[in-house]
Amino acid sequence: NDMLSWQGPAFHFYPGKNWMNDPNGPVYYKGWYHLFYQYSPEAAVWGPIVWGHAVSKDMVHWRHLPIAMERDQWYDVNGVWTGSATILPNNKLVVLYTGSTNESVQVQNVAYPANPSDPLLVSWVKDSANPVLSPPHGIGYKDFRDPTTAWLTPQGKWRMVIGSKVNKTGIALLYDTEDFINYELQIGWLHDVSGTGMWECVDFYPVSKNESGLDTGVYGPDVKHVLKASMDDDRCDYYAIGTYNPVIGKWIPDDPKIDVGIGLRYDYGIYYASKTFYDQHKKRRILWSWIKETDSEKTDIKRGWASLMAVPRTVALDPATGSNLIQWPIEEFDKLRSNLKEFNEVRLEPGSLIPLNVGPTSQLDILVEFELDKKASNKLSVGGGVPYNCAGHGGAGVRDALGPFGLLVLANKNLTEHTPAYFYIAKGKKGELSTFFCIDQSRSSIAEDVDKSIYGSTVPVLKGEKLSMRILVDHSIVEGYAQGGRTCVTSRVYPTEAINGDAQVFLFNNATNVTVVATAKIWQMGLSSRNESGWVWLGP
Ligand code: DQQ
Repeated sequence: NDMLSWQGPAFHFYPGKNWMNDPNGPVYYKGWYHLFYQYSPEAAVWGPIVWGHAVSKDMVHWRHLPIAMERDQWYDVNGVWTGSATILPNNKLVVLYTGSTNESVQVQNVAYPANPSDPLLVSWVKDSANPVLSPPHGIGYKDFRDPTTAWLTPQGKWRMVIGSKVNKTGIALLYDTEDFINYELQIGWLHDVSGTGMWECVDFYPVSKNESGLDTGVYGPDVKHVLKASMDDDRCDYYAIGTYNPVIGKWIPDDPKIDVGIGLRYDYGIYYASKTFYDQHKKRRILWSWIKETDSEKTDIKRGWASLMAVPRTVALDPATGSNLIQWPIEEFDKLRSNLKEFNEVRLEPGSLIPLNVGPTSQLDILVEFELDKKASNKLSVGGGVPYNCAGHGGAGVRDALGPFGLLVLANKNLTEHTPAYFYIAKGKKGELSTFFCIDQSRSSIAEDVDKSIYGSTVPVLKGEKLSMRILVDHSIVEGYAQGGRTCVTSRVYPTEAINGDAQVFLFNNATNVTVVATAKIWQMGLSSRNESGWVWLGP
């Protein structure tokens, strides 16, 4: 039980009790950041879902509020499912969400703050016109959900997207409305990708190389649009960057080979049903996402809660490549750092493992840069040109010429439990080097009923750049960001021994032919909404 209580996060958002899934309707309103979320109030497993609600001034410190929307109408009695908020002119707020009806039909509904002058938005009213949208002709009654934030078209109408599928083709339906009550389905789809299955929690927003964030309606010559969908088939969040034509209501990917569902992902670990919002307060776009549990349901029930939110991330077009997003923990989390320990130019010879004395290791923010011995790496060849695959290659313990090297977190003394976050450099057929960023859960716990996958993917490294990673350790969550957030990997780990004072951090180099020089900064991370005796509710 000590172990189960240790698993609770210190600085990741979670409701403290019972089950949570998707983030819903994130918005900044009258000085407060609001986060709603899919919440099952009676158990630590998914079930009858309502909208949980919390508010914050900084997205770090949260105040929990009463349930915002209950299952109290025939059109949402089987679940108040995922939805989004839109700010209309004069700061009028409207929410669109999916209801699962008394017959389990997926319909769209409108809700408003009962008292718009209440900055905490404690009470909500559902429109008497609900449901405002039912599945259109040709769409399955259970394949019509998760409306996006709406934005203004050049014609002055509000437009939003709903995810669906036709046979095995994932699609994004477009609707226009003037009053959020009456809707016109636009001919054709915003986009579709065959073979990708049901698109859940679609998100659609502008990005630009010149801006850290754009409001949802913005378009223009320097603006690209990101289309993201959560793939029900493989439970991963995929995005693609492309061009949106507001006149014909179509989005076209820049590179059809990496279209939505077949190319880039926000995160190559455990990360699903995400949603962004434009933070008009700090002029940035922020990404929220659900991180599920990967232990057994039995354990979740015993522990009394399941799931948390990833640390909110800024999301922007990578100005250096123009072909991927960069995600980074919002700067507000830097306030939680203390007790900096620095390790400068630590030489990691092939086969080395070096402990870092950092004190407690359950709540850390780690930045590490790695420099490779250039001469050595030029001479090397990794035979066969076989493309590397984090999951398929056997993890951090399998030694090759140029990797793996990185960090071990949540490691016990005899290393029966440890979680490596590492780089691996593979040489392609033409001698080109590709860098991979992985987190290996295979030895993260001696427990048997937990996920032991190895997660990761390639990460773009530009000429002259050092390899760098940032790792957030928060008890059972390890969130990794490589090359400033070009590739992210989130994992859940459930050590049984490498907890509390019995865990350590190491630098390691399992490469056979290259010495790596590492420079690390490691901070303790503060904040916890619990005390020794259990869960503390911060509100209402
Ligand atoms: N979760 C919601 C749905 C959504 C799914 C139900 C994604 O609206 O499609 O809890 O996790």
